[in-house]
Amino acid sequence: MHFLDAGPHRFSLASPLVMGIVNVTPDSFSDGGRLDDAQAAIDHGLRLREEGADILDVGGESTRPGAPSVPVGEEMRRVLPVIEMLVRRGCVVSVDTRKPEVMRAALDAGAAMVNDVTALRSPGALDAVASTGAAVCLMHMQGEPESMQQAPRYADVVEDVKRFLLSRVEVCTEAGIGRERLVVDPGFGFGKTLEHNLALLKHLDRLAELGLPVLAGLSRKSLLGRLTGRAVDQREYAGVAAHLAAVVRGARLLRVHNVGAMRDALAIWNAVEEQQDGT
Ligand code: HH2
Repeated sequence: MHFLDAGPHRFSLASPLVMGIVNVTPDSFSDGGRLDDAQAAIDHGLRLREEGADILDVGGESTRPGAPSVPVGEEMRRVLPVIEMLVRRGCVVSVDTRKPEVMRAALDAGAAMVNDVTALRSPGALDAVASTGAAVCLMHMQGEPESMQQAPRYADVVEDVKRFLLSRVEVCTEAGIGRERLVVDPGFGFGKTLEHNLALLKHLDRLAELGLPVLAGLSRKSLLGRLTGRAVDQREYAGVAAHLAAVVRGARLLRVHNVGAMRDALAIWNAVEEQQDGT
C-alpha cells in the first residue's frame, strides 16, 4: 500500500495526503451557507489548493446529524459546475455523495475519486464507479444521518467497524474495483458516541491492518467540541491535534477544512519522520 490510484493520478502515500473540504451546501454543520454559490466554492477550492491540498472533496449534501436529504437534481446543480471548473484549473477532485447518479455525472465532469459516507451501498453505486478508474473512499456509518446520533450501539466498536469495512472492500473488489483504488474510513461522528470516536481514534492502527489507506475526518466535529468546550469555528487546534493522533496510528489521508494549518503540522511531522539517525 504505497500508492493510491485515482483516475489518471497516482498518489504516493509515503506521507499523509490532505483532502480539502469544499461544501456547496446551505446547511453544512460547520460552514453551511457560506459557500452556496458556485463561484464562492470554486474560489474556496482554489485557495485550499494554494494552501497545499492534494485533493479537493466537493459535496452538495450535508451529512450532519439530522440533515434532510437533497434531491438528486439539486445536488447535481450544486456540485457539477464547481467540479468542472476545479478540474479545468488542474485540481484533483473527489465528489462527496451517496447518489449513483451524482457519482456518474461527477466522474464524467472529471472527478477522480468518489467519497461515499454509505460505502457504495446505494443500489447502482458499485456500477457507477466500477468501470471507471476512480478512487473510492468507503466510510462506516451506523444508521442514517437523520437519526444516527440517537442511540449508537456496538458490541466492540473497533472490531464492528473493521468487519464492516472489510466486507465492503470485498464487495468492491468482486465488482472490479481494485484495492489500489480503495480507501477506508471509520466515519468519525457518524453514529458514534464520544467514547466510540475515541476508541476508533486510539485503535486506528487496527483499521490500518486492512492493508488499505485509512482516511480520518475529524475536522470541526462535535467530539472536538466536547473535549475542548469550543464552538464549531474555534476547533482548529483541536482538529490538527486529532489528525496528528490519527497519523501516528497510520492514517494516510486527512479530510480537513483548514488545509494550511494541517500542512504546517505535517511539515513538522514529515521532517521528524525523515530525520536520519546518527546525525
Ligand atoms: N465527514 C463529513 C462529510 N463527509 N466523508 C468522509 N470520508 N469522512 C468523514 O469523516 C466525513 C465525510 C462531515 O463533515 P462536513 O463535510 O464538514 O459537514 P457536512 O456533512 O455537514 O457537509
